Amino acid sequence: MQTSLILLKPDCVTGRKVGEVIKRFEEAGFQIRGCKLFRLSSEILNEHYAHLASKPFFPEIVAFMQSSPVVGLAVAGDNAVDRVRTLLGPTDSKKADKGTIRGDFGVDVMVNVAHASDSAENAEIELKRFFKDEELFDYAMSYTTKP
Ligand code: YYY
Ligand code: MG
Repeated sequence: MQTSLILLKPDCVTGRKVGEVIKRFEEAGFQIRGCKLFRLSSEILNEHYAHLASKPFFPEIVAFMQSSPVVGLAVAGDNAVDRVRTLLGPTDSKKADKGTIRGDFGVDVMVNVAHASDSAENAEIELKRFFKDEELFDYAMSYTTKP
């Protein structure tokens, strides 16, 4: 079992696709271990997107990511990091296949619905970045619902 960190970006939140996107993760069998709505500070974005800080489009990314609250999700499952990235599709929504989250709901390379951790190592760092210990839950999937 592995846990991955997902951020549902402002296009997802303001486009009213939060439910649709979470539904994809649930239908793929992931367990939601953490879920919250919050605003991203400039400090946390500088840290989170440090690998892009020198790019000319960096200020635009920061403005976009701060244009509404985001939804932070921690989802657990076998091989969660890679499987979540596969469900998302590639960074550029225009190159993402239909049936992927970015292919179905994304607009372009920046307005691309969601962030997801890209390695097990980064997932650990990003979970700590966005969730306090007490905001991440371990529990049994005891009940099932009707179809
Ligand atoms: O992990 P992923 O989100 O798929 O891509 P990254 O290369 O880590 O870039 C993070 C984020 O930055 C991307 O989701 C949108 C934005 N971005 C952009 O606006 N333009 C680019 N050419 C590359 C990335
Ligand atoms: Mg990335």
